[in-house]
Amino acid sequence: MRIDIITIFPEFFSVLDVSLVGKARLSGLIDLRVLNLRDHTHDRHHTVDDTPYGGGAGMVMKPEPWGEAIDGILANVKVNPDVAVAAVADAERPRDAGPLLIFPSPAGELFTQAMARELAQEPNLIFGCGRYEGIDQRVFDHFAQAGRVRLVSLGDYVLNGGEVAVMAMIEAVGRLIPGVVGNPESLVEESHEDGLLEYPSYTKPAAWRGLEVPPVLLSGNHGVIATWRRGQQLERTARVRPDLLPPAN
Ligand code: 6GU
Repeated sequence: MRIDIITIFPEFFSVLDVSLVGKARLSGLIDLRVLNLRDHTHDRHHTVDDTPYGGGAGMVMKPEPWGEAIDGILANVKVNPDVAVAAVADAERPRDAGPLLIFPSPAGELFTQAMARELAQEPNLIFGCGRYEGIDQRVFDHFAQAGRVRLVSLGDYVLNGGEVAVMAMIEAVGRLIPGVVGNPESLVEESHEDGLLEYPSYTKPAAWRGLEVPPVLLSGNHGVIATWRRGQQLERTARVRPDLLPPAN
């Protein structure tokens, strides 16, 4: 998968050199490039923002640097047919083979595990990190005319910019690309993969600071263990995230 990130803080993304995503980059599973939006300004001060039309607090990111930066990526992205993407039937691949443009925004649709699975099937993602009060609306409207644009939010709270949100999305998507996570089975038993929260996990020692591992886990009876874990998932989800449970009839 090729990922391009446009930001005024490229140094934010140095953490993507480490951990699973870092390994995936070294092995070629993820081709990740970070572009500085200011490289697409042409004034002495490398201005990326201006005051909002109609008035109001804060600054808005100007459209021209975004237009130039995104045009540049679109012009040199050659979709590699051998690029690593999640295994899906050709018919289920996005019709438009061009890159998907994603703008993190608290005004966007909610990022979920289902969306992470969708994005993992894309050969090409472009993330545009906004700062200040946002990006001139015409940037989204312009690129939506000829391609696909999605505004995506991590949740109902406000970050100062899209950088941390993009990092979270890349980690969630990257680990779903085949080969990035060593044991693919570890992907299926996690919180949210089956719509429920994960069951609690234990390892040795069997007793620690007076707390014992639930005896059922030491029983060796896999059927009973599976039933217990399912019960724990349901109990935990009902207690912490009742919104995730299907409505009771
Ligand atoms: Cl994606 N961006 C910003 N700036 N704030 C957020 C967010 C994204 N998701 C939640 N809050």
